[in-house]
Amino acid sequence: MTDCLFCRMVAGEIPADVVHETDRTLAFRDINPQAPTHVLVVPKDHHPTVASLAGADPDLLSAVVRAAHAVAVQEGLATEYDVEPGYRVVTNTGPAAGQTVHHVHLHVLGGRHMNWPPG
Ligand code: D5M
Repeated sequence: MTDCLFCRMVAGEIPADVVHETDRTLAFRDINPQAPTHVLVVPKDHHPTVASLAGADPDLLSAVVRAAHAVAVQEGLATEYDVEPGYRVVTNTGPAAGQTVHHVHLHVLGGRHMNWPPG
């Protein structure tokens, strides 16, 4: 039994509103959406941050990024070959950035205009 929230969601122990799944990734709607589309994409294996994932398993990082784009396509934010209207991918890393779940996740946000700089 792990106390990692996203590991438990991957294991099916905690419900998730799953929108996309591959053999190595899971994508589900954020419980506190910040945009009309707000989906979290996680690797099924536990890695705390995007940097640790990049070092340990770059192929898995690539799979997570490709899954994020597949979610955007599914949500009508892009096509396989185009990025209209577009979407934002955010990976909070560490406390100053607001990371609260220490299992790497890409936030896929879209469906409204995204301001820059972010808060
Ligand atoms: O993002 C962690 C995100 O995880 C935050 O946007 C809320 C979301 N969250 C927390 N619990 C759940 C459940 N149970 N389902 C879906 N989404 C959840 P961070 O970048 O670490 O602050």
